[in-house]
Amino acid sequence: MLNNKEIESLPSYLVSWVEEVREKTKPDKVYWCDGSEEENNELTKFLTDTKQWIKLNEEEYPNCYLYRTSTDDVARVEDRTLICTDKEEQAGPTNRWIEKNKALQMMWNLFEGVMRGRTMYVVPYLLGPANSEFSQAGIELTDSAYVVANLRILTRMGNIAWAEIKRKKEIIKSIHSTGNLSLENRYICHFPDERLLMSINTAYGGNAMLSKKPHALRIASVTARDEGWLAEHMFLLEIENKDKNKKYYISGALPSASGKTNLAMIQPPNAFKNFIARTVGDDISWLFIGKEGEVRGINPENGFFGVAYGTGPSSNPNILESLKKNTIFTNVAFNPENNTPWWEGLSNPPSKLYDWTGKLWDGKENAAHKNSRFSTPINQYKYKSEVYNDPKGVELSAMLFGGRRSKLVPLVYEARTFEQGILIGAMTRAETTAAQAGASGIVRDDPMSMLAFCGYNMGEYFNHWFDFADNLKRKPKIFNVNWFRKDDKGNYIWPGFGENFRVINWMIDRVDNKVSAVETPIGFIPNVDDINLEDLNFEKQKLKDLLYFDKQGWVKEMEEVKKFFEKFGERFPKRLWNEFYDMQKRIQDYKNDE
Ligand code: SAT
Ligand code: MN
Repeated sequence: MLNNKEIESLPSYLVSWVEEVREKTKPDKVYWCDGSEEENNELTKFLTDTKQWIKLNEEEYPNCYLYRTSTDDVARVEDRTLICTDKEEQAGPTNRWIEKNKALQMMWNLFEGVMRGRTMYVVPYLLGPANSEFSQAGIELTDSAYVVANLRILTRMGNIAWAEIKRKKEIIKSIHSTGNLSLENRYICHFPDERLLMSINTAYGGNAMLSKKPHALRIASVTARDEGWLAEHMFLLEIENKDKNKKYYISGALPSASGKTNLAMIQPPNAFKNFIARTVGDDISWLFIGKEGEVRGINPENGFFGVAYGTGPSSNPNILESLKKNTIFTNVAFNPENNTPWWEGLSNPPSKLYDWTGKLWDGKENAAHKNSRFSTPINQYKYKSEVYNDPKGVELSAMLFGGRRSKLVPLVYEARTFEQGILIGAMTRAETTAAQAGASGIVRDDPMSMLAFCGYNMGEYFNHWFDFADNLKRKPKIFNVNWFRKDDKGNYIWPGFGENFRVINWMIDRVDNKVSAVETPIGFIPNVDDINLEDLNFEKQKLKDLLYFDKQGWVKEMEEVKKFFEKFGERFPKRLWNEFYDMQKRIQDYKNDE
């Protein structure tokens, strides 16, 4: 905790802002965080003593905790996530908009006296490495010690952030309260023009840790538009070819709970012994144009907020060791016999379990919530890339887009040009998951996996991608992937997880111009023999099916995409329509072996 002298040394505009919020929300105490270990011990002990979370087995899981959110507060709530600006068209047809002043009034009414009897924590955080021109700082005022503990893992929180805040011209301010957790009055409001965030009546991750989706994507996407860069819902992966002593960096956008974290932590199968994969980031990438016109990426975060459910030896063997210390688990199951966490996919279930709501598990429903999460620091992850802390970021060789599609979309294809890649990203349609409240498995338009995260009019966002492209001299290749095709019985066809490296290997071969590919109307598809299936029991015929270009299916797909694009009216870039009509025509003209 900062002392008075330290507080006095902070910029006065900040101290008076905290004072203003204190007067309105009326906490008993204000606690200025410094991010130290001592402070963290104090906060974690407070959370344990007040039974807000459960301390796990200190021997097996040192400094690990299990937190349960209320049962209607387990995922992002997109219909309560609002963009608050003067005009509706600033938010665009895919966002929920409220007029700025109306939103401010509504939120201040809800925040009035809401922290009575509680402590308000002043939490400084830095997104991106210290001393980087790309980094941004923020302060979250929150009455949740759980949020503080998470921010300490997921961002560079504390004195490192105070130092940057003193230097920066501008910071993002955010205010959060768990309020009374009422769903009816739950709102996550974004004021991009004010660089302000307000969130109330929720404790769940992306709703409450305002550094994450609200700042690092929704507000940052607006700053990025104004300053000529991109804030994307992308992992950032390093692949080293040890034989060649060469490193490749690939960023990739997939919707929430669609395997971004697993892919960012991929372990190449035995057939690829000369490769090693390391993680730079698993969820968010900020992309800038370097001095030579190259795309450079940084990970603004400092930890992983990954889906626990399904994480295990087959899906993500690399992360498991990391989860054994300094980790917060949210909404996983609990083994009361030895105070350890459990979730589906981790191991066989222990004989006695409490489910994620705290009830004795009867084996009928999931024990862990499908959107259960771990918050774990990047620095204790064995396969992190050292560059995650590099203020200059890394140059991208490739980017990928994708999502869950049980039919139609091939395992992988490559855009012929960067600009066509923008179309492919914008055309992404994907099945919904447990990461957002509402039904799962429904195909929806999710351009660049940014549907829920673009803080301004998406028509303009597409145009910004073209502007970005215009300023590049070295353009990464763009690919689309789909690991999620299902057969008629509903089983996944492709084994996925580590085996996805076989597809990544092809991408790298394409980056190096090592292999040719088959041209189709949607882009280049691999020659079947160029996907290395060594040691994998997978029929070539199935691979052929996964790489098949289905003309009729794509004719229909384009009609669906067109309906979506039309929503943007005048704001939709001409250049993107041109790309669209070119592709549509190529599809219509295509003669295959029907
Ligand atoms: O809750 S988060 O928004 O941080 C995770 C996700 O949905 O991607
Ligand atoms: Mn995400």
